[in-house]
Amino acid sequence: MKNFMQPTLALGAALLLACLAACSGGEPKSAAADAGKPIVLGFSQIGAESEWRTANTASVQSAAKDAGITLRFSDAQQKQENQIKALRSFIAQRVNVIAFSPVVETGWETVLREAKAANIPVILTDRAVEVPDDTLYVSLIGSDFVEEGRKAGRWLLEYYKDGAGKDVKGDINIVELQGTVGSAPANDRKKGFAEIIAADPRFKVIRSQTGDFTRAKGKEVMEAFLKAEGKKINVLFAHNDDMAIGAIQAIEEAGMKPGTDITIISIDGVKGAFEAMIAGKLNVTVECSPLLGPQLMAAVKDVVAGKPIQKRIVTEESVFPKDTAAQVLPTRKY
Ligand code: GYE
Repeated sequence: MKNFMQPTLALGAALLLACLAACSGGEPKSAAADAGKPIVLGFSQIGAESEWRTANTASVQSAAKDAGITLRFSDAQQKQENQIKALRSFIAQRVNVIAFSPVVETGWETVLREAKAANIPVILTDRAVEVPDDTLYVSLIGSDFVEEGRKAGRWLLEYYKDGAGKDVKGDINIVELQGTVGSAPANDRKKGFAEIIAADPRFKVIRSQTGDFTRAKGKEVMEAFLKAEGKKINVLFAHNDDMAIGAIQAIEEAGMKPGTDITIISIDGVKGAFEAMIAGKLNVTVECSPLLGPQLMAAVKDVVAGKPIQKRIVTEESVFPKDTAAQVLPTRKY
């Protein structure tokens, strides 16, 4: 009886929806309405630029599997044009939901309007977009990057006030390795950090340049900083752990001691950062969790079921100074 009724009901519902769309001239119903079939999620990932990103990809893939969601995964190799192509192809395939982690903040309006016109809901994961109309996406799941920058700044202020740096007199010269130009985490971490250190005029950012969130560029740019400023550099603020790890190499090759001669702060909390802290080469990492897969799949299911979801889902995070590293490392999942 049950088996007999279901297709009949589904057919009836499909006819009703088709009629509603055609008869009222309203928007076509999303393929999400197909009962019984697995949900298809198109996911456009930025690339594989960092340990964070690799962990994020693994989290999305395994959570989709656990949730019984069919994942169409596309890697944009850090290029916005590739992400836009992937989104258009997901629209053409009529996936049920699109999710993506936008490499930069601007330039998405046209393609998001195309998704909306096709009635395919879009969920942003990890990074934000700048669009005039926030109905172009249903939710943003990810961290508060401004707050991460602030946490980095607060740790530094504390370190020079009551911590190991308290007896240092005079200016504290900071070099900054920024993330990908135009990306939400680079813009926001820079902003949050600057806001906090502005409280003490001794802190001066003497150089700030992008290392594109990679180890290789982090190293290369740190080499240039060292060449230009040498021993004047007191602090490195890297927008992610990978760039800090690359910079640590550059500092060692220049004959200096990372973590001692130069205080190093970074963001993410990947295992590589914990290892660097245990080795005494990194002073602190501010956590940014890449394990967004389960929250994303829950949101996808809710959207398909027509349930309301929160416009902003913020990940909870901590700060790990190096003296906690040995104890915490075994519990880290990325
Ligand atoms: O911090 C960095 C990655 O968008 C939060 O992207 C993410 C950042 C992360 O490449 O390592």
